[in-house]
Amino acid sequence: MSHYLQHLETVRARFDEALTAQGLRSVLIYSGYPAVAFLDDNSYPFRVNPFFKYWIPVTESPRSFIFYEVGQRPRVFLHQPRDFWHAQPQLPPGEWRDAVDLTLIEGAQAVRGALGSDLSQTAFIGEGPEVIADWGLAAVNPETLINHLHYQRAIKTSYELECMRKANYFAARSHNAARDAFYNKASELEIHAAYLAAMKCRETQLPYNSIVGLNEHGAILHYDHYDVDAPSEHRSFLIDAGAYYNGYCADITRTYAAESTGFFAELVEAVDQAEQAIISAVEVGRSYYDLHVGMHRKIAQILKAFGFFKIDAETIYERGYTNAFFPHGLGHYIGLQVHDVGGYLKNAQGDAFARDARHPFLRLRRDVQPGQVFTIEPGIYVVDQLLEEFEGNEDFNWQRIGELRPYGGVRIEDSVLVTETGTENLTRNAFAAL
Ligand SMILES: [Mn+2]
Repeated sequence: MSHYLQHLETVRARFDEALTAQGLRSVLIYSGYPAVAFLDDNSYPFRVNPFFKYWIPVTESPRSFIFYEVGQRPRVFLHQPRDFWHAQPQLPPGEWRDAVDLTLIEGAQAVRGALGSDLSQTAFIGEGPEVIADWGLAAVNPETLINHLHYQRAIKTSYELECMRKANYFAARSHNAARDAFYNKASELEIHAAYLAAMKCRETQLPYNSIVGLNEHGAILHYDHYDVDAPSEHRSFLIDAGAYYNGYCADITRTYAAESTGFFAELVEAVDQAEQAIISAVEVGRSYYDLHVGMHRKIAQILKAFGFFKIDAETIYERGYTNAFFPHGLGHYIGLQVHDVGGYLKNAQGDAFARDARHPFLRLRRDVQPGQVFTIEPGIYVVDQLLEEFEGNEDFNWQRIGELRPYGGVRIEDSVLVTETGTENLTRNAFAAL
């Protein structure tokens, strides 16, 4: 059986389990629809409901439905309006077409007619059209059902891994194009365009807005402005950019120094080494929180080694100073969504981990298990807003911190699959395969 057909069997089994646990018989999943700007007739880019693309690799069909009843063949209702204004969406070829019952529809009422009158044991998942309000559905987006499905989604199928390996391959190829543009002294906008050109896509077809930061801009964590003009000097380049394949995401960050030697090049190398060391420490049963804390201790050692502090590494960590340089979490699940779901769920019943007071931005608390894919993305930045509260603090070597400021910062991010015996680095393997 192919990877996709095995995947479909797993998705069916997961829905069977989750629906039965809720006393439901079936689910109706809506792909969604593009939102329209206020007082306007132009829509924002369409983002498909992740549960829709979980079943079939169809990401560009708004106003479509999947109906699944426990133990039955999935039924897909694809919206194909008779409309001469727009190009008709092309149905992606593939095995999915033979694995489902496929019906083309022009409106939601056709689905209502096909499903019959009794939907009292059917849950609806999606941003629903208003028309479903009187369909007599058991529930709309019931939290307990969604928690159950989110919990299961942390373990990837072999089909999902194939998609994510390909997404990483395409993202890595574009990353190299962006890197080359940086060394050719391009502007941020030109580097962004080089990334898209290598991907052969428009920016709305990426899973998130690429972060393309030259020099100081590397310190702005969600920098998604692109300067049109190149700076007078190219010192450093931080790029956080991804790709989709069949709706599955890649999320990669790399940082480059313009000079191959010197202080900033060494800092990039140190963060890269620390990232790989933490990946080596990933093992089944360990908590991701432990890895996050382990990374803070490594960041403290780097901050000490590079002279940013006058105190020892242990004290840097104990006094909480690493949070000012590495303010975000170590990483997150990745899959159908860039920041994939279920990272705070303890079990399929929906019990959740509490947010940690010291590390509130960590997106993942679960223990490491085979089949999970998560990112590992440490960073060190000069974020003045975070340093303000330590102004005048003699533990800090402010002169040395001032030397890093013109470079912004460093982040290195890979996606890692947990296996029974260790890890597979989807991102580094993709770069190596280019
Ligand atoms: Mn990430």
